[in-house]
Amino acid sequence: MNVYAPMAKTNAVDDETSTFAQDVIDGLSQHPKHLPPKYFYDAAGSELFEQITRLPEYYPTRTELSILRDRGEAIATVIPEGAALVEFGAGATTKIRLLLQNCTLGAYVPVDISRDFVMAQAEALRRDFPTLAVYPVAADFTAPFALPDPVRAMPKVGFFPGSTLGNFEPHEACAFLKSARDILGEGAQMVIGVDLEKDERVLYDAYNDAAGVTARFNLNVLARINRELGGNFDTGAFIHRAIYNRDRHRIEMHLISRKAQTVHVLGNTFSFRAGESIHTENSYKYSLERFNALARGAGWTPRETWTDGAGMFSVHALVAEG
Ligand code: AVI
Repeated sequence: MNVYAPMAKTNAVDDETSTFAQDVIDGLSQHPKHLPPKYFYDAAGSELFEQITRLPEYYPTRTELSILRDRGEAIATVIPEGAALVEFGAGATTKIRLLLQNCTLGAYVPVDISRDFVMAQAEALRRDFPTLAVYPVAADFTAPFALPDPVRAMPKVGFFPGSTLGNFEPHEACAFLKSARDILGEGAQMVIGVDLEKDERVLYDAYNDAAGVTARFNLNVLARINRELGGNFDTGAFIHRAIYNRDRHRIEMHLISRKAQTVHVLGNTFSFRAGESIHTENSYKYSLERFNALARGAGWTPRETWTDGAGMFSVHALVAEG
């Protein structure tokens, strides 16, 4: 499963490097060539993603924030007093801070694969909310993990903002929601941000910004292969392409080879035809109905949905019952 976590991670260990190497070699050996989107997020890629979230064309981040802000009181009603809020993937703390304005948590449990990162995030929140109990968990949040003992008896609320679910393939999204239900248990709530289908031009522009930041973000994965795996990609010999695939309800990001060329990575040679693509990311867009069906199929009952006035983005409350 392609775990995705849009912030800089610092604990590069050998295991991670060898998984990266294996995934790159596997992905570039296949037809069509592809790379897992999780590898966008080294320090440079995370910084570029931060820039993307502030672009005028990239509506998801600011729209989700506006929903969390404007509908904060209503959202807080699904978060029982004293609940443990389990955030899947430690992102910027902006969103949890918005929730904290309207609810009284028993504990906050950020979960992220990077120990350093999740510890730093916990520390920052403890500083600003000294009475909040914070129990960081270093784990792959798409696989089963144990909740910290002190929160076991508390009501549980999952939190998965950012439309990160959209970067999962549909079967991965279903598997994640099922796994989250198992981890949180019967009766748990889930608050999740999901990007919506909309005018194709708006979608296209969001992934083809005029300033070229998304292009740099996409190309950075090749630069990362060069930096970390000693590859010899000429990043100028590839171009960014993002298209909306209407049939599959997804934005696809590709890197297109400008010419016939060969590239070497760790003793492997990869040949590219002129115009050949490396498929680097899918970003699925849901209708409310399709998301609700996905949630139901994973054992969650849709409870409430909040959208912005223009129907660009949605925040859902789900409950694990039945
Ligand atoms: C993190 N994720 C939800 C972003 C998205 O919109 O799919 C990643 C991204 N890719 C290009 N721009 C932003």
